[in-house]
Amino acid sequence: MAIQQSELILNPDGSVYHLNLKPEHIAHDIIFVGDQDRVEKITKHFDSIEFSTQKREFKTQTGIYKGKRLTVMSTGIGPDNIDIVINELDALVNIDLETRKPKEKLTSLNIIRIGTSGSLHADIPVDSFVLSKFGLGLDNMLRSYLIDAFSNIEMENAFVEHTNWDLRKGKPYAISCSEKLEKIIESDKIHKGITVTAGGFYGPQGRVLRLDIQDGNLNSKMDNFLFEGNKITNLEMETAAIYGLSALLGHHALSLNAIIANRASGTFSEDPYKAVDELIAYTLNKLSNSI
Ligand code: R1P
Repeated sequence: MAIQQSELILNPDGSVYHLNLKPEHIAHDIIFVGDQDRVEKITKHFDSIEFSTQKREFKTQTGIYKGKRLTVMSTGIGPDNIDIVINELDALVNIDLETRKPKEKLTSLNIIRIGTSGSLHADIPVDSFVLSKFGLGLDNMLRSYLIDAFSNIEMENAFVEHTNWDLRKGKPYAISCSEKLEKIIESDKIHKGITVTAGGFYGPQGRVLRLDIQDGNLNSKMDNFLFEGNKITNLEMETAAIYGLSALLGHHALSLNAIIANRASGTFSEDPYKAVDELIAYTLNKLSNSI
C-alpha cells in the first residue's frame, strides 16, 4: 500500500516536508548538531561542499571531508524535532518517494550527535566530553512507538524505583547506543555513561525560576543512580530520542556532548565554543579514519 500524501508529505519539488531534502542530498554518515550555526563550524573543515539548504531550524550541508562524504544537519532543540528529523531521513533512504512504498532493501545510516550538555557530577567538569552509552528519555516522545523490543526495561524500572518517579509524567525509556559507533569514537579522553534526555530546559531539568516543580530533588536522585555500573553523566534534550528512533528504524546512532555546565558545582564553561570546536575536531578525526 502506498503511504498517503497526508502521512508522508512532500514539497512540490519532491523533497521531504520539513527537511527540504531529496535522497541524493544526503550521505550515509550524518552528523547532527542542535544549533544551526554549528553546522558551518563543522563543514568549514570540509574539502568541498556539494549541497546546502535550510528550512526553519533544519540546516543541512553535504560535502567531502578527507575523502569521506558526510552530511551535517541541525536538529533544533528537543525530542519533538528528532521525531521529524529521523523519520524524514529514514524516508529519504528507505521509502521510494515515487511509489510511496517502503523499499525492500533497507539502508542503515550512521548518525552521530555533537551536542552541548550539563554534567551532574563534579568529576565530569566543564569542557570535558561525554559519550552516551545509554539515552534515558524523560520526554515521552518515543512512547508513541512500539519500543518494548528495543528498550532496557530493567533500567527503566530501576530508575522509576530509585527516583520514586511519578508515572503521571509518563514512563522513562532507556535505549543503548550503537556499539559499532561506540568502538570507533571512544577513547580514554571521553567519559561514558547514561545521558538523560528531558522534554524541556527549565522545569523538566530541575531549573526553578518562578515556577515550583513536581520533584525538586530529581537531579540529586539522578546524581546517585547506578545501573549495572553505569551512572547518569549528563542532562540534555535529544540523545534518548535519537537512540530510540534509530534503533526502531535500523540506523546506528551515537551521541557525544561537550559539557558546558556543571550542575553539581554550579559552574559554566568560560569558553563553551572552544569546547565544542575541540569535540568537532576530535570527532572528525575519528570519523575520517573509520566508517
Ligand atoms: C538547550 O540549550 C539545547 O542545548 C543542548 C540541549 O540538548 C538543547 O538542544 O544541545 P545542543 O547544543 O546540541 O542544542
